[in-house]
Amino acid sequence: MRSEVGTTVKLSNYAPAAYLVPAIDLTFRLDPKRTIVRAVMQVRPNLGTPPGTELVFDGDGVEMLDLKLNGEPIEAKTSPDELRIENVPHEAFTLEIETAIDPEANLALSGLYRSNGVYCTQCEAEGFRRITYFPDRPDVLSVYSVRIEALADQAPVLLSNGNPGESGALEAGWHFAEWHDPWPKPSYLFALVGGDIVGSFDTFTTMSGRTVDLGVYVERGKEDRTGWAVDSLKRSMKWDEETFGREYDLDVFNIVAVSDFNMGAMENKGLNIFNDKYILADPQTATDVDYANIETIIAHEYFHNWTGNRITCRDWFQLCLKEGLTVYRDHEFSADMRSRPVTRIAEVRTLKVAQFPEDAGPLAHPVRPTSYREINNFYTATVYEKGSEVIRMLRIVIGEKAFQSGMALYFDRHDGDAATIEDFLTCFEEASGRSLSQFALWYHQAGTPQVTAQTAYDEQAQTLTLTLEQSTPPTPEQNEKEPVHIPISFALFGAGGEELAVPNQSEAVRDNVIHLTDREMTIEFQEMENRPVLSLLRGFSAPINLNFDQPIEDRIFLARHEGDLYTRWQALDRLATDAIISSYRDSGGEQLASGTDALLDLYGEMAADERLDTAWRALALSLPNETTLVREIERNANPDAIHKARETFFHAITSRHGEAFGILYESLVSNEPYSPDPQSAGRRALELALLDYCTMAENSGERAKKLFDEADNMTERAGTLEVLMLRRPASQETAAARATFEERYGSNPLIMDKLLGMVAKIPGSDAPERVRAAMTHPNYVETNPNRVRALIGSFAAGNPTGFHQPDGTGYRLLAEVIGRVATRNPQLAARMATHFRSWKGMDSTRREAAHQTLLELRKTSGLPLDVRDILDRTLS
Ligand code: 0A1
Ligand code: ZN
Repeated sequence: MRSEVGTTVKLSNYAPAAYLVPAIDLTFRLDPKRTIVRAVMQVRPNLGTPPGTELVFDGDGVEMLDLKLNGEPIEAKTSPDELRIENVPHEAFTLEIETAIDPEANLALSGLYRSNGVYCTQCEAEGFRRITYFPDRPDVLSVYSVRIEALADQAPVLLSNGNPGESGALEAGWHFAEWHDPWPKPSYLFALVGGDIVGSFDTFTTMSGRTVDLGVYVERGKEDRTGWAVDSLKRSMKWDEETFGREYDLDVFNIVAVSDFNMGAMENKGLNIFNDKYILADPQTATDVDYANIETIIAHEYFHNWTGNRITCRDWFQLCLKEGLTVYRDHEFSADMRSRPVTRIAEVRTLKVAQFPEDAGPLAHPVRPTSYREINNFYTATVYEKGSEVIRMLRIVIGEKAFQSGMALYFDRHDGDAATIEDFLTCFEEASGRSLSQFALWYHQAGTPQVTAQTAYDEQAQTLTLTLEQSTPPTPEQNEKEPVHIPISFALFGAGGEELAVPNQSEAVRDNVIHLTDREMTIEFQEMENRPVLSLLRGFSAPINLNFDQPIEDRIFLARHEGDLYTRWQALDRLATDAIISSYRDSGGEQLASGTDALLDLYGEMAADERLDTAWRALALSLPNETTLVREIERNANPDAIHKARETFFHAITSRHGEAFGILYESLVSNEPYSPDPQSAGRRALELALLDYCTMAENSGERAKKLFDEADNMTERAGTLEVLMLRRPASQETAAARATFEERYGSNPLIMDKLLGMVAKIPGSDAPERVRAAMTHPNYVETNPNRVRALIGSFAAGNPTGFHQPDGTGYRLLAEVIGRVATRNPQLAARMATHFRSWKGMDSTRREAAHQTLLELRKTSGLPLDVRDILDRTLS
């Protein structure tokens, strides 16, 4: 087993592998408790490997049964976590390794394991070494041939990467299937599935006219819920051809959904494996949000076929090379499938709720880190979401044309490579003719840059002067920061709401973008007859904290007139955030901040403005997230008072518009049959947002209960139940709706997860007790990551008043769960432990309670490295 303390892996110590494995033949004899794996590897010394170099392969808990070199048994040092052979030939040779593994005992869900009786694998990042000894690193690329043998009734379907080969019956009820993947790939992309699963099939004709057989496999009984996944896959394949010219490259593309999975999904070559939460959908069981998530995750995994698989990473420090880029691609896909501003709002919200707190706390790290103790802890919002924002900025910095040619060059030049961020950036330097050395700091410096903006209008001279200043706060191991290249999109508006043309001034102010590259910069806009209104950071053109002390009337103006709908939302969101934080600071949230009148009116206007997209109106009505508000406070935060301030603001909107919202709500309720399209989803989102306000305004759950009873779809059923549970937790309507919900869906764990999530989010001091009670529910199975995330994750991340109870009960609850989960599933436990990351920003009582809890938890003996690493960093 791997050691608990672990060693630190450093980027600066990278060296190519001593031995390569150009080809590997694997034979699996699947058995629940003792699966036998026979690997025949063609091995050769790498260029530059001196003769006599010891061969060292990785292992993790595997039992060695047999070892031969060129057909002869040989001497080797084997332990469960390493294979060492001293004298190997200095030329190509064959290594045969037979190992035994126990899939059923594998609750870590890494390597080969069983989920509800289905054999499946998860090899990223370092799971392949739990199957056989191998140079388990992404720069060793091999051609895989796989033969799977299993009992036909236990595992009638046998899948692996690549194209299918022979299959047939064997003796004593066994059967076999062979697969061959012609594309060399790193071991983390290996996959195998065996089980009694059911496929839904379709085909896709690629741009060059090849037919690809598509299959989406699920557990028996769930096969009626695969339609949306198949549809999303076909749209993804088409989009990648049209947008990036990327064609699929095998005869088959299979997806398998399993119920126990540590993450969302995995891009194994030709055989994606998914958490079934992100496959299964029909109107009765999935919400609009589920539909949107499925669409984007299917796209994400599919897009990895080029950004990740055909071009992979040289080492795990380059993780953002595939992840940031692929997130960027799936964002673009979603924007094309749906409303661009609405998807952008959702992206920025996610970034602010998940990445900004990470970047502001003890777990902050660069998009491309330079060291790690446990790579599994680097599948973070920084690598994924900030990594995607960096690509988005790159596109602004070098312009559309250069960006497109840079991408084309990257695909062309690095196809088949295990590449680095430097390789990637070089393509864009060549395509644009610009140096990107300063831009590259986005990959190397952690922390969210802070930009302060100030304006001064000179009536006499008719100029508007804008002064910008940037700094990046210190983060672990990085005290001093260089200025980064920040592209700030902007516009100027005249009094009538018209956008003013802004002539290019210089390289640094062109095409309505300010390129802030120094610590400070002053820009003058001339010939401004009247004071214009400045819209800064349009489209959230850079992942920064913008500190712009803009007059409220200018923000209100932008919230009314900004033509870019994302930016219009941004103005509104800033207004609401400032109003709530002022109320928090001035009165502990008891009283509404002064000067909010115009803002409150705006909510009425936006809700009713039928020229606006309904999904956008729904987002305009949903107030800033509590977690984001807590982060904006930075120091000595009191989540109870934040909650109060947000409620006070919500209440003020309600008092002003309750009646109008009620009328509008009724006009939106529709008995059209359910359709997941963005327009219908937008209507439902607005309807549910309004319902939330009405329920408070009327101090009654009647409307919500009525829609709950009449709805024909999960979006409205779960949406109304959530309004009831969060607004009126103790009411009769809520109890009745909840009972109906449990009765109807009790046997569907994914739907019960929604209920667990609602229970977890009910605010207040009894939240920890409520969560504890839910843990005794038969549906809460702690070996399944989805259950733990639904209940414990929602509690820790989505219920600040409950989790941050001043007496520490919330913290201790999380610590207990981490302690229990850690021994079975280190990755899941470590992820749960990251919820402590904001403890230093709390007030002293909470801080002390969190500190004690963390110190206690760290004392637990036998904590896996994954958890220890998070705790050590969180406490540092
Ligand atoms: N590459 C996958 C994410 C993933 C990472 C690790 C996993 O197991 C520990 C599983 C999936 C993606 O980006 O979708
Ligand atoms: Zn990914």
